[in-house]
Amino acid sequence: MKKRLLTLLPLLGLFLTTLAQQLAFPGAEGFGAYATGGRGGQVVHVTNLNADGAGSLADAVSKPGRFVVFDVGGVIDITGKSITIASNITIAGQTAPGEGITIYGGRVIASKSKNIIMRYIRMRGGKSVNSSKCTLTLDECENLIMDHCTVSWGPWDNVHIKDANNITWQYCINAEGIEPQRFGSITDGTRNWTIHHCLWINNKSRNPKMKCYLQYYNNVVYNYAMGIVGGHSAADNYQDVMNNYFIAGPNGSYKYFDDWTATDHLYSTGNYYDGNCDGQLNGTLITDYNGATPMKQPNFNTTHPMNVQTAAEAYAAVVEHVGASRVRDSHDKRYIEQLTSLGKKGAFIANEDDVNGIGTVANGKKPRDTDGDGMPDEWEQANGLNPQADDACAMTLGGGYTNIEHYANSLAQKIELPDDPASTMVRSLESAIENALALAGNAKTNVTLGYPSEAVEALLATASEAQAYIDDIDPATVTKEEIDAAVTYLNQAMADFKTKVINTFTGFSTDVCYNIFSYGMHPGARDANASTSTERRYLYNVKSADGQRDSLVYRLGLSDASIASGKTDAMASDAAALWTFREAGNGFVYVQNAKTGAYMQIERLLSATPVAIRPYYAKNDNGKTAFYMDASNGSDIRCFNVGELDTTGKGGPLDFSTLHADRIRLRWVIQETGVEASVINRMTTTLSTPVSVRYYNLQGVQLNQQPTHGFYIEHRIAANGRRDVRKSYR
Ligand SMILES: [Ca+2]
Ligand SMILES: [Ca+2]
Ligand SMILES: [Ca+2]
Repeated sequence: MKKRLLTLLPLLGLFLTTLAQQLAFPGAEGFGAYATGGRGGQVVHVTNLNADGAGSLADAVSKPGRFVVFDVGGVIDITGKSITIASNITIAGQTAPGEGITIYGGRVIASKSKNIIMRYIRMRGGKSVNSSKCTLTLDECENLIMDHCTVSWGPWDNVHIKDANNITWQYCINAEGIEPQRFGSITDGTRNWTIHHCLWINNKSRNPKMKCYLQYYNNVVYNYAMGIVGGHSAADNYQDVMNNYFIAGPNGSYKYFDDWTATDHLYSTGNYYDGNCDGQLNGTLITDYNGATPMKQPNFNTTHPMNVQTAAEAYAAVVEHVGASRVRDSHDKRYIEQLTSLGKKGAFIANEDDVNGIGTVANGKKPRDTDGDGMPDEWEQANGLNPQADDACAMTLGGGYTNIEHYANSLAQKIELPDDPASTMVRSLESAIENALALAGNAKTNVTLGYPSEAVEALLATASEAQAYIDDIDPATVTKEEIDAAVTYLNQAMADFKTKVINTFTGFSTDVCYNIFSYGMHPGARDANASTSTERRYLYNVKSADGQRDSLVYRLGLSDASIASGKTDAMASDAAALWTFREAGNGFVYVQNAKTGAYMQIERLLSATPVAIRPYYAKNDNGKTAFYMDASNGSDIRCFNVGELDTTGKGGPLDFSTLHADRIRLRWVIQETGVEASVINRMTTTLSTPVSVRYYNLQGVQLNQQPTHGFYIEHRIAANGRRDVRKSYR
């Protein structure tokens, strides 16, 4: 007996150690349940909604060992940028006032990072995200728990998670993948992954794709063409799929399990399918495996906490709690409304424009926090802490959590925003006014994408009207409906305004020269980003020997990163890469080379006479507005395409495309240079041949030959006898 006890003791020890392991927070389940995040680390406040810089979320999560709290709520617009999360970080989104935090317009990346607790954050990528990328990327991430978050609007998938380990997603919404793919999440090689109580909604497929070892219980998958997808690969994959509800919507399908092969080892139990779209939850038990190898036992035999409900119970819990549900934003509310229609509502979307854009997320008032330790005075007093001294990382309140964790955990529940004080209600309108003013302000300063000045003035007038309304409000009598109506009115004004954008290059100066360059590489540009390390490819006028048939090529310049590091890009000031713009009407322009005076056309050869070209808005490349250089009004599309690099290694020819396909090698940035148009030797036509040319320096001394560089005076006598003296530059 004694011997038996001795052999059991080490096992018992292991068991007790497991029991004693500290949860990330009460309610944490699955393989990521023991992440410690930024426990005990520096408390960092997010104090503004900027995309980066001091006080921003991007800055707060950029260094390891931090516990991130929010002094503001609202939309963090990171269009053209991304947020990268370091290791050992807690993001306590539930501390944000108002309607919480939404990240919009760019990617969130936690690849290769370890030990992250992320709660109550919405990540909505959108059409500005590169079309081959995802809203959230967790490649090779370890020990992460994502709780009550929303991830949506990913062009490739909403989430990319490759070769990750010990991951939990719980009570999250994975919604509305956008074009081109409209998919939920893709993985390859992830091990020890738990997904439970998540809502997968309006994704065409991959809810998720399960090329991994995964535990998937109590999820609700709604309005999909293909539900959960097998790994269908040569390698073996193991999927424990338990007590989930698959519910068809307006785009719905019977394919709740799709693309499964024998290498997928599927343990399926307690899963239900409701395909009748009748507004009632009345599904039937799923008993088929659709090509997967059926398993009698789950693959995972784990010790971490799991609170598994029936599929019907899980549906109710998801409706009540899923997403950043402390206060749901308009989109998450819409998803829940669609889900609870049980088949009547829901849709795949092309992008956020189909659902009125990001909308507003109201800020709120930050509670008083005298010592700035992240815990409000009132809460500290109620819990016997010191509101006059930083005691965030002390463990006064026990339970294995720091004081700031106790505070954050206390907020992790649904709240109703008070709807009686007028000041609270007014915040959504104030926020809409701020958005309108920002929109009008940006429109005034943006010279590449213009708005008619009447439209800008009209929007500003509507914003001041709303401000005057707020100033006149009587807190005793105003109702939420009245405020909401004013917000709707202003949002509509903003939506109308956005439709008036002039999508062509406009507002240019005829007094200065411009460079036109692409970051696109050929071949392989399909997957290339506009990276700061990619050399610019300048449109360049090669003058022919006979002066008759100038051709247009591209020449390599330096990368943005090299220029930022202080290097001078000689190509940027090479006169053959300098162009001037002149209005041609209807958004078209004449583009003339500053060195030769030849006109650009969508051909390899330049023209002696003006040819109208339309620079039509494409996307942002490296934070710059990019255009297609187009020859038509949409009916007969042709545009420049960066061709193969030739054997000189300095540049190459241009190809031509008949599609506005979303390829970076078709996109051109137009950038103003410091070079004035007037100092360039602009010949009126490439065909004029002077009979006599003399060169002088700026002091008036005649030179033997044309200088190779710098300023000089050129004295020309044309064949028709016309004399011309001009200051020139090479
Ligand atoms: Ca039904
Ligand atoms: Ca405090
Ligand atoms: Ca304190």
